[in-house]
This record gives sequence, C-alpha cells and structure tokens, in this order.
Amino acid sequence: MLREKLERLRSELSSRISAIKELEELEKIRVQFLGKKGVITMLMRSMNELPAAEKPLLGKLLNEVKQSAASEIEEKKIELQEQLRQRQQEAERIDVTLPGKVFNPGRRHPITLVMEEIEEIFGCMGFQIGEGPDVELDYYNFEALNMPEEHPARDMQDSFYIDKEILLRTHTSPVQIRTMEKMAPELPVRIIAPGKVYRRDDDITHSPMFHQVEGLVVDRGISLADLKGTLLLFAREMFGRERQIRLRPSFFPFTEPSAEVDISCIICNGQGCRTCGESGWLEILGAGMVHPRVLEVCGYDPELVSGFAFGMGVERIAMLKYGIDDIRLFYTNDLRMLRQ
Ligand code: 2NM
Repeated sequence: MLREKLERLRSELSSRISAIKELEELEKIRVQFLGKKGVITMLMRSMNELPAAEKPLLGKLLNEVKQSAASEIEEKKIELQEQLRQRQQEAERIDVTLPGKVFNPGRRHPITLVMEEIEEIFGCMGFQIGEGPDVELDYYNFEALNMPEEHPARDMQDSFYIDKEILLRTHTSPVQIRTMEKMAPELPVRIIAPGKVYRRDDDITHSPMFHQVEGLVVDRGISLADLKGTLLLFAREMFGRERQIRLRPSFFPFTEPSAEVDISCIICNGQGCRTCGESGWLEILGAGMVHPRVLEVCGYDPELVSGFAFGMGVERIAMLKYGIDDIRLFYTNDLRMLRQ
C-alpha cells in the first residue's frame, strides 16, 4: 500500500519537476515536498508509527525518493539558471557587425578661416584687434569719417537704416573711430577691425552682408612708405613670397591721398590671364593716409601725428584664394562646397 503510494509520489514528482519552466516554480515544489512541513519530510516523521518489520524497507525506499527528488530539483535548478543566464546574455549582447555611429564634426567656415589668417598676419606685425557694434550711429559710420550729408553712400538706397540716425554699419571704420576716440592722445594706435558689414547690393560679386578687415596705424611720423611696406608684407604672407603690389590713385572721403592696391596676379604671376583680365594685376584693397579732419575729430593733432588706413573685403580675398566665382556660395551652406 504505502510502497505503491511512494512509487506514485516519486513518478509524480519527477514529471512535475521536468515540466517546470521558471526558477520560482521549482522553489515552490521544493518547499512543498522537501521543506520543513513538506510531504516527504512529514512522511519521514511518520515512519515511527510503522510496524517494525516494514520500517527498514520502507525507510530505505522513502530515503531513495527523497534523494532522487533532491537531485532532480538540483539538476533542474542548474538547467534553469543556465537558461536564464543565456537569455540575459542574449539581451545584452553587442553586435559588433552593426555599422558604427557616424561622428560628424563641424568645421570653421571659409570666411572665418580667411579672416583668422588675416588677423594672424597683422597680429604678427603688432596689430591689436578692435571690435564694435553692427548697428551703428550715423555719426561713427559717416559723420566722423568726413562723409557729409550729401554723400551718395548715405542715401537710403545704399545703406540699411534702422532710424534716421541709426543704421547697419557699411564698413568697419566706425570701430577705428571709436578706438581713436577712446585712446587719444595715446600713441601708437595699431589696430585691425574685422567683422560683418551691410550694404544694399546683391549680385554674383556683392552680398547685402559681407565681411571686412580694416587696419589703422596712427603715430608720429607715419608715412605712405609705412603703408606700402605693411601691405607688401601682408600680400606676400597671404598670397605668396613672389607677390608684388601696386598703388593706383583713388578717392575716399576719409583718406588723403587715397589708393587702390593691386597684387600681381596669383594665377599668371603678372603675365596676364582670364582671372586678372589680361592686366597681370588683381585689386585686393583700398587704402590711404588718414584725412587730417578724421584725426582731429577723434582727438589727435594732425600737426603732430599722421596715420595710414586700409580696408579689404574678406569674401573677395577668399574668392581669389580658393578660386570661387560666385559670392553666394559662401551663404547657401552647401556642405559639398564648405568641405572643400
Ligand atoms: C578703406 C580704405 C581706406 C579706413 C579709414 C579709416 C579711418 F577710420 F581711420 F578713417 N578706417 N578705415 C579706410 C581707408 C578704409 O577701405 C576700403
């Protein structure tokens, strides 16, 4: 009777254990059969009540049932733990064959690069960098620069006015005026003013916003020779050791005398080609000796000091340097162009 019961118990237990899929379930079964109040434990306790003749045999059998249950549970436990470990590893596995994340670093804009290169060259010659507002007073943009009311640049057609007295600066000269005004009568003044400027122009060589670098030196005894020497050095640093420069007479209200400055063509080296219109020369900047009236309104005595100034368009320099023929390529943000 009891013997049959034990055999049934053994096979029932065995099939239940093998059907288990979760560790928690297995633990429940273990407690149910082998725990302190488990079925097998209770049976062992009740052995005492059996007749002495049956004790050894049934005791042995019960022990076997207990042993086999314990080892089956232990085996199942190891099997389920291994399954769990494999499932976790599968979930965390790094697939080394997946394509990597694309790292896409930015870079400086060609205009910024050229502007920094110009700053570096003049920096080596002892120039400081000056800055000022893009939205400027009419006084600093025109009046102090010896540009009277009737000057054509002051026309609404040519400049962006915010108000009657306030406009977007049309050049960076107001920075020079503000610097001299602050420094006077201290000497020397030796600054460059890089930055954005705004004019009502828009075609393949003109943009309503573009960049300029202007330079200014004021000291006792500054002459046109200082201007020429400085600009020759700049041309050679920027465009190559073999460059020559040429000054042609010109006019600016804020300089006297004034000049357009050409460099020998960077394509044909002065022989004449399409880029330089067969002349051998490329115009790269405007310059001159600071007008005495400009020095005076800024607080310097034109009898004691003199100065030279120059200004260049950064886009024009960048177009020549990189062989770009349309200024709008700088502003349309086509990465194929910017990457080059
Ligand atoms: C140019 C050409 C010639 C210039 C003059 C001044 C100032 F403030 F000193 F009067 N700043 N920049 C100047 C002179 C700018 O650009 C084509």
